[in-house]
Amino acid sequence: MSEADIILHHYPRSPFAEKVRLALGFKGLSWFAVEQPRMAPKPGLTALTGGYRRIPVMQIGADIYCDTRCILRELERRHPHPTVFPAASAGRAEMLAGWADHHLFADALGLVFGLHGDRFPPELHADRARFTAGKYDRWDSLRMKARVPDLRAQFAIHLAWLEQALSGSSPFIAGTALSVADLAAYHPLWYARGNLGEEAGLGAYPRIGEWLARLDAIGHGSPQELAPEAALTIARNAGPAEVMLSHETGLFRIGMRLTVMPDDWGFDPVEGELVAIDRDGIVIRRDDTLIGTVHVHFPREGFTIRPAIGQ
Ligand SMILES: N[C@@H](CCC(=O)N[C@@H](CS)C(=O)NCC(=O)O)C(=O)O
Repeated sequence: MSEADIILHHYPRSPFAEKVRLALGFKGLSWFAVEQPRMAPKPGLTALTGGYRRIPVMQIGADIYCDTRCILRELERRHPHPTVFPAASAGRAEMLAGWADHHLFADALGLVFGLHGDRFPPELHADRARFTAGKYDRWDSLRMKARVPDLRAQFAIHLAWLEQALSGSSPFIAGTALSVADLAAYHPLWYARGNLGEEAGLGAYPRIGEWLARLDAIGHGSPQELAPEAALTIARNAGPAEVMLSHETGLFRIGMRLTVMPDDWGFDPVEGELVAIDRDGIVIRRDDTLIGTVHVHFPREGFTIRPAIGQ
C-alpha cells in the first residue's frame, strides 16, 4: 500500500457510503474498504477522527475526510476525470444534493423504519435515538409507523419532482452530465429499494427507473478489504499532506483550538488546532497518543465551529 491510497471507512448497507462508493466507481478508482460497526462505539474510527462517528469517512494516509460533501470534493481534487462537478451544473448540483441528502433521505429512512422498524434490533433504535438527539420520533417504532401515510405523500412529491427533472433532454438530474446531485439522489432510493423492494413504490416512475439502472451499472470501482488496525497503522506511519485550502481565517486564528460538529445529527464535537479554513472547508490538527498527528477535514456547510473551552 502507498500513502496516497484511498481508504473508505464504511459498512455495506450505509446509504451515504453508497454515495461515495458510486463516485469511486464512476471515477474508476481502486480503493481499500474498512468495515466499521453500524452503531457506536466505533473505536477504530473515532481514533482517527477524534470523535466523529458518522459513516463514511475517507482516509488517505494521515488525512481524514469527514462527510460526503468533503469526501467528494477531495476525490475530485485528486482524481478530476471524469468529473462529478461538471461546470454546466455548478452550484445547482450542490443545491440539489443538499435537498436529496436531507429531504429525500429522510423520506426513505422514515419509510423503512415506519414500515419495518421491527427488522432492526432494539440496540440500533436506541443508538439512532441518541445519535439524532430525539429527531425522527425518537426512533420509537409506533410513532414512526403512525407517520407512514405522511411520509408516503412526501416521498411521492419528491419522486414526482425527480421524474420531471429527468425529462427527455436531461438524462441526469442537473443536466446532460452526471453530477453530485445524481450521487445524492441515488443513495436514498438505493436504500429504499434495498429495504422495501416494490413497497418503495419506485415502479410508478419510469424515468427514475431508467436513471437508477444507469447508475446501478456504474459499480464501485475496485475495492479491497482492509482491517481496521491496518488503517490505524497507516495513519501512524504517515504524515498529513500539504494543506490545499486557502488560509483565510476570518473569525478564527490559525493554531487556535476549536471544536467542529455536525449541525443535523451525530453531535460529537471533534477538537483540534486550526490548520486552515476557507469558505468551503476546515482542517484541524489532532495529536493523538495512538496514531500521532492527523489532519481532520470537514466541510463548512452543515457544521458548527466553536472555540474550544478555555480559548
Ligand atoms: N451528512 C453526512 C451524513 C452521514 C450519515 O448520516 N451517515 C449515516 C450512515 S448512512 C450514519 O453515520 N449513521 C450512524 C452510524 O452509522 O453510526 C454525510 O454526507 O456524510
